[in-house]
Amino acid sequence: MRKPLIILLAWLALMPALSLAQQPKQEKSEKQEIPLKYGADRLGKRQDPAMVKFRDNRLGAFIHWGLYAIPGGEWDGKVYPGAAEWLKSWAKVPSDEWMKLMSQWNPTKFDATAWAKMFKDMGARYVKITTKHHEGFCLWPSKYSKYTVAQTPYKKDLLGEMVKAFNKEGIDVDFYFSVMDWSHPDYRYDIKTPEDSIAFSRFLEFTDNQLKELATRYPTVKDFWFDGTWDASIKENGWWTAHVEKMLKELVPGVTINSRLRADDYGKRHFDSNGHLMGDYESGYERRLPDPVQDLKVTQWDWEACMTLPENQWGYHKDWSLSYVKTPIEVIDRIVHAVSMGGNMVVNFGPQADGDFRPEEKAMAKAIGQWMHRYGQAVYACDYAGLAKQDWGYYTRGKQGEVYMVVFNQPYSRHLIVKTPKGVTVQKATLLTTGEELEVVETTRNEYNVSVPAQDPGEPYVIQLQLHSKEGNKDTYRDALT
Ligand code: JFZ
Repeated sequence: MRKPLIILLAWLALMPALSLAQQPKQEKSEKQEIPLKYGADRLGKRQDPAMVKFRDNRLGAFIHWGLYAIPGGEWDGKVYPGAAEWLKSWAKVPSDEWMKLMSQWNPTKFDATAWAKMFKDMGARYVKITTKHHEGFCLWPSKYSKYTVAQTPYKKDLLGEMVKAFNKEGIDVDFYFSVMDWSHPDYRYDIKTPEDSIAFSRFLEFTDNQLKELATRYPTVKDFWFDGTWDASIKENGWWTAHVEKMLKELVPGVTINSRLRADDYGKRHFDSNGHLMGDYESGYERRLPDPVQDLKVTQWDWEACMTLPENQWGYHKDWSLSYVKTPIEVIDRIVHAVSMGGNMVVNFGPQADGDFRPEEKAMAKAIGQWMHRYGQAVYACDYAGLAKQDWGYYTRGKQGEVYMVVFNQPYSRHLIVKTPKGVTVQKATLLTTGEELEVVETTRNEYNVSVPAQDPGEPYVIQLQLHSKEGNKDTYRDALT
């Protein structure tokens, strides 16, 4: 009975040595990189002021607004449960017929100042706007397309109005841009013939022109978020995705670009054939988040997740009863979850065709704003804290090294477990809103019970921790992989 146990223990004791012995071999194989012309331009995170601002913003809003807001998911008397902005595709509507919706585009209730105020009150530090979604309709008067807001009864430059009003409130504006364009005769899903190749190169030139137009008409744009880049035609033209990133960075100093734009020499997307992130931040987390225990690798690069309120509706859909709609606490949970793993979160809004927001979205923006107003200190400019995830919620870490516990699950035991890396002790715990000092009991080395507040806050709340590192090195606990 005893022998197998001893063998097991000896084996366990040897494991670290074994894994260490294997390390040089692994490193060597990692260094054998494929030469790439259109791979990652850089290794590691950008640290310039524009990127730091992008990262520190942490909470953003997405606006999906286009012709699809008019039918709101319904075509010829049939309601399609799929994403409303894809209705043209679900109902197989030809582009020229779809574009007839332009004659009805007249958002009389649109008020850029009121929109800016709503997002400001929500606590969004930036807004991503669909300048052009897959349908091809442009919210700005592009001189390269017939399908723009200028050719509608509304006439005025909607994008320009938003940029101006949002910037006035101190909100950064990012441009969503779909490369795939269902309205353009030269768009190709695949390149099968020499004619396809000629048409598609015209299409890429058209796209370059539109992007240059956006970058020069709206020079305060902070970021381009590319979408509709998954087709074979684009994957086979990885050079073009690298060229676009370079072109925009020359036109707009400091501009940031999402990874979804890029494809490398071999058509590999987001991460190049050597596993390095292309673009400035990863944008693949969509309507899902990393696993908070397993996926700590994401803390190595910048990333931004985006989410819908119903299951999968980005544009306005008239019937939200077709899927589950998230509650404010569920949305706030996802915002904090993202920040706790070093990411940003963008919450989507799909305005109505009349230029107003549905009541559910207004209520959501308000609820997020009320919470952010009290607890935003644990979100803005915060990052991964380097402490082992516990069941009560998420840790974040501020710029001064202060650690926040954002408590989503109030425990019956009335204490919250905190585990620290070797050499790090908990000195003090205070409730962020009132400054109430909470009792801290060391239960075991590097393990503590922090008492919950005397009065249950009745909502997710934040405790600020003061930690002390014995080595005097503020960063020790950051390095402790959990
Ligand atoms: C795209 C669009 O098709 C959709 O309409 C919306 O604009 C959304 C933000 O982006 O949809 C995607 C794109 C990529 C993934 C999933 C949905 N993805 O990488 O998992």
